[in-house]
Amino acid sequence: MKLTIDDVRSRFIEHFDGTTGSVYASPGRINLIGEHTDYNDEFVFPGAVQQGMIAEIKVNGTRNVRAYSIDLKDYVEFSLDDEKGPKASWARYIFGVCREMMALGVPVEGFNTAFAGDVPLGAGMSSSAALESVYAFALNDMFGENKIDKMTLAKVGQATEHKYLGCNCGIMDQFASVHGKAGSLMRLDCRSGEFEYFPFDPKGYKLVLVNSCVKHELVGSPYNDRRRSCENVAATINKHHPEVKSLRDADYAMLDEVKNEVSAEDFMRAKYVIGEKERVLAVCDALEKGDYETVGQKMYETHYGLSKEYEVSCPELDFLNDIAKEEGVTGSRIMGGGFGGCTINLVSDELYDNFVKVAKSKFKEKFGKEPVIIDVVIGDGSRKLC
Ligand code: GAF
Repeated sequence: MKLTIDDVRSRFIEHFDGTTGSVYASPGRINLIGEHTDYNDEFVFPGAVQQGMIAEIKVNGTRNVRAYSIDLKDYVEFSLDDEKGPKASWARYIFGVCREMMALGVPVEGFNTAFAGDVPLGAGMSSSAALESVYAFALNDMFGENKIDKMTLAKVGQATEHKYLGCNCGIMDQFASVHGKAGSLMRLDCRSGEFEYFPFDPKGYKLVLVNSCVKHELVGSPYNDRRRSCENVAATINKHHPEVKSLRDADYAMLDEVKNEVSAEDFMRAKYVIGEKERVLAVCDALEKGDYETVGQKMYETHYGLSKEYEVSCPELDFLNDIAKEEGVTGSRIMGGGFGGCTINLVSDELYDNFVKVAKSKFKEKFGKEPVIIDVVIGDGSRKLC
């Protein structure tokens, strides 16, 4: 399905007073490599996708936001001046963004809004970041004279997750949604905020997601525990090496030094994160040389680490990764936070059809339902549509 402006506009007209407003879009994202590295101050390598959220918005002359979720067929009204905000979690994303923008001095007024999305929910493609970003971008445009820079808009989305949803996520998803550029991946240094666009057009290969359809929800998942493990280990290493502020600054030797001071579990988590830093940089080098075999090999190594050390996989995702390996796919790994969702696969054009066929049939044989195949097209970031 490809969501269009009209899908949202027709519902907006129907639901409110028959008039139209301004329409904005923000995408979900993929990530080639660099998982659970953002909140460790390391590097990530995401790109925006074509699927995303579209929202129509019109000022309504009150202090209230009247919001309609087209997909959930749910309506919520809340006051911009209420500190607690609505209960429904989808509306809390909008509420959080409004409050964070107001805290930055943007004079947000009450508005009517309807929105819909075509990022598959729970697939690890960041539908929630797309939702936060579409409203952060829109409010900046409608009420803030576009004075807030893009990285700050991404931080508005991240703060919304932290304060209003309870998920202590990193910056990758919101960054990618706001900054995306068609045809390019982005390598972001999550410590400095510096990033560069990497045109991505691997001749002879495709990027394809295989969605296990095991629903992945970060809110309420062990995601925050993983982050805590990393912070524990970094704080322990810091006692011996004061220059180590986060796992980005640590190496395997430092980790070994504190082996007896941290839990075995935390040790494994940190081992994965330290290795992932090297893998992201190796993939960037390999891409520059057109060496897709190395890119793919690093993806498999990341999957191993996420599954066996970071422990954010599930039987369905490990099974999909095994099939990819058996079928000669160049690279494959869990994408996003884990606990369900998709694998991302770098597959040569010759093997593509067969891989998709075998992945569907073997997965169905084992788990009783077909996985969903999503061909990746790298799209643009947040924008005004009309
Ligand atoms: C989720 C989070 F929201 C990101 O910040 C990131 O940590 C990712 O999981 C794992 O790389 O998508």
